Amino acid sequence: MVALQTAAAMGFTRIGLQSAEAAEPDSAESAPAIVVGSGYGGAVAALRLGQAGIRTLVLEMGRLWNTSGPDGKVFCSTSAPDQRAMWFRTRTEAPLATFLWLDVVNRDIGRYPGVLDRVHFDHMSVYVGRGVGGGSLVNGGMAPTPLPSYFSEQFPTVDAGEMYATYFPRARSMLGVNTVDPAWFESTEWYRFARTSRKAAANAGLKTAFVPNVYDFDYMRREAAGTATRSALAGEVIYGNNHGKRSLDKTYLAAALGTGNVTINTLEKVREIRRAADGTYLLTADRIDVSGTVVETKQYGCTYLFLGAGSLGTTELLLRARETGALPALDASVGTGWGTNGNVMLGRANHLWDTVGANESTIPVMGIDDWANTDNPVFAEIAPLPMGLEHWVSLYLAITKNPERASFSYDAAADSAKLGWTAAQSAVSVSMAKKLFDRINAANATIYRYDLFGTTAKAFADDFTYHPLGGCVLGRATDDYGRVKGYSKLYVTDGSLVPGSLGVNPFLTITALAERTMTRVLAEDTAS
Ligand code: FAE
Repeated sequence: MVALQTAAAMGFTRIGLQSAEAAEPDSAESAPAIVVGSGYGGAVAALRLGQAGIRTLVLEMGRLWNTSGPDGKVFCSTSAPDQRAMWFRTRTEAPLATFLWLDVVNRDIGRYPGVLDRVHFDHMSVYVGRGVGGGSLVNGGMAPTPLPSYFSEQFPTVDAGEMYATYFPRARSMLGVNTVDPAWFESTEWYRFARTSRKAAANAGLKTAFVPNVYDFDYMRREAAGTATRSALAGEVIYGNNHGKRSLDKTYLAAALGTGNVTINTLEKVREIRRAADGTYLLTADRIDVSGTVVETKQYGCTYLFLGAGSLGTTELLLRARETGALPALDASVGTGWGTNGNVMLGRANHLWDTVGANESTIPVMGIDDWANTDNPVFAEIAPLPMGLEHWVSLYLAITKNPERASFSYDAAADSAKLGWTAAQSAVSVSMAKKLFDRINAANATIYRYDLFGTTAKAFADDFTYHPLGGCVLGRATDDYGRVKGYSKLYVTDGSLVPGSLGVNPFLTITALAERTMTRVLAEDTAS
């Protein structure tokens, strides 16, 4: 696990600010480069800056997850969540909220900077990871490469040849992407649930594909053999994996700190960015304690500013900066082009003889790939529902080609970004998922489960997404390399660059695009 270096040890300087900013904190730390957020986009930026010998400070609003709680574990389990589970909540808000319409999943917890957040907007809520490593701490680790044709549709100005020859392979190698051994998959009880879903899909004439992952499958096999402490095989995932998963703190961020040029400050939320007269950037960040109280308001200065706060975080920072006049020359497209990657979750009830098994790995390894169906393109990940008992439920996260996009507006009273996504826009995803799964149900004489997403009957969870994408779209709000329009030396490297839809789970693509940006920026922008 990474060790944090102190800013003082790294020689960050404290500079006095002009009297015109007397209302602000009276001193600032400065670094040549600052990165906001430590998810995929932020981690790639930090590593490549550090390797280039540029002193870099990463500001992350979540905590560093490296100390054990009273149970001897860093992360709590999904079956017995505690304060570590969620970001300042008094009750967990799991995606799958009920079973047999019973409120048996969620638990009361203490308020704490826990690892999973669910950000609520009027008609959509967004799950995100909080902590050093961002979404990598809580996600399912699926790392598929998008279909080249759809990638090019979404990013017409990006050289796909270069992406597929250079940046996707680089991202896969850095993230430690591997694939489950097919022979083990066929024989292990832990993936019976996926084999049962595959059979149901095949009965409808649909093909499935293995999906690569960053969870270490050799480790998982040792878990199954009883020679390693269980994590994926012990129900751990959305509140963090204690073992097995190659999250960013073990890959990019560990390497970034290893350069000796990178420092990560935790529990610091950037709330304002603006530009000084000399063209450098000034940031205001609130440092919180574990109760959420702001204990210090800090000022930072930098020459190069990289935004990796995720689709929600980066978009809000830029929107606020434009609308409050702090960065008035930002493009009008900042805040637009947002989508859910067409996410819809659903469950099917299998026949009694089509068991899913009492033992389910939390790490998905297979998807139903009907993306080539031009009438109704859907890629549906076969998701686990580990309950330690046979429940006959096949669960899915469908990624549909929903063309709907929404915009954020700045709510001055709340000083936050409001999302304009509507229920009708979610209905588009649902009708696409329903078309596919109606086929599967018809071929298997099975039905949907209506008891999993709340206390009233509901077959499709259309009110949340795991894949927030867009808000600061590549080539619109930025140039083709993530340089923000209107301001030099200001960059976006995260999921806000992706125009709302990707057709597959997004972090590999976010990582590869960030690698591409950093290669170009370090070659062209930082030479003195
Ligand atoms: P992200 O990883 O969200 O990092 C942003 C970071 O910035 C976070 O650490 C924030 O705490 C921090 N931050 C935000 N605002 C501020 C601020 N103002 N000041 C300081 N720090 C800030 O961004 N994707 C896949 O490809 N495969 C999967 O299997 C998969 N499963 C998922 C399962 C779950 C439960 C969830 C929630 C997501 C899943 N995703 C999956 C999505 C994936 O994690 C997500 O696309 C990436 O994490 C987005 O990367 P970014 O770099 O954009």
